[in-house]
Amino acid sequence: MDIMKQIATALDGGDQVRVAELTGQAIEMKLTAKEILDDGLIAGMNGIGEKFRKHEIFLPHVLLAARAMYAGLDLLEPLLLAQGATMAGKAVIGSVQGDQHDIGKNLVGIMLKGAGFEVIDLGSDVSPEQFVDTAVESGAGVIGMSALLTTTMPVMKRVVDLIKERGLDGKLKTIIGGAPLSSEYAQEIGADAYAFDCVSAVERIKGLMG
Ligand code: B1M
Repeated sequence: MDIMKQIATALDGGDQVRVAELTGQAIEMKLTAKEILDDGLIAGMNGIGEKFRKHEIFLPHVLLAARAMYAGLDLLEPLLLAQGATMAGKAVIGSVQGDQHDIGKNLVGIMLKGAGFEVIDLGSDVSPEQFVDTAVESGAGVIGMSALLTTTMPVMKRVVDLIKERGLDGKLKTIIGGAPLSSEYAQEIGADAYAFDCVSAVERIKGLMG
């Protein structure tokens, strides 16, 4: 079996030792970190999401898969980081209040650091006030918000509104991302940008920061 399929299958089985082993092998085979991420780890996680949606598996299975994904990501992170060099700016990132999903947000953080950004990662379940206060205190130019649940998406609008209330509109930019989001939703709530994945997030943030 193709090594990418083996990684996806091991991830599906929640086998973190095997995922780490196979990711290491793929690195030795000189496959790029981006290929291993997209075609192995993310492909495996997409399969998990599909099965979960169809009620073929339940939460403990998803949790084990997420742990296995991190076992692979730990090995890829230094390679993804090595692609960047200079300090390109400062960004505050987090998963919005009520949302525990952090894998996509962590990938955005890794890619941003790789592109030379200083990243303040507030983790998950981040309130609008935490986002804005941290950005102001640290002098960051952009807030990156992630949401995976349709029920937590509205928190993003509260962040955008808070920025306006505090007169920071135009000075502090916002970007949103996560599976249920879209550029239409970004426009609707007044966010400055939407990114489909962690690679385009870096491009969009560079654009926002001029
Ligand atoms: Co949950 N979950 N989950 N889950 N989970 C989803 C999101 C779901 C779609 C599954 C499904 O039903 N098919 C569904 C949401 C349905 C909806 O809202 N419409 C769901 C649900 C319902 C839930 C619970 C409510 C289940 C329950 O308790 N009954 C619960 C909620 C907990 C909470 O947050 N309060 C829950 C819990 C969990 C776990 C804790 C078990 C685990 C998360 C572990 C963790 O993150 N540490 C989990 C997981 C793993 C998933 C799925 C299977 C995979 C998510 C993931 O990590 N994908 C997910 C199904 C799916 O999405 N296919 C699902 C891989 C990751 C790389 O992709 O995060 O999309 P993603 O990131 C992408 C892009 O979206 C983008 O870049 C990344 C790729 O480059 N991106 C950004 C992300 N953030 C960005 C920010 C940006 C730019 C781009 O700019 C700032």
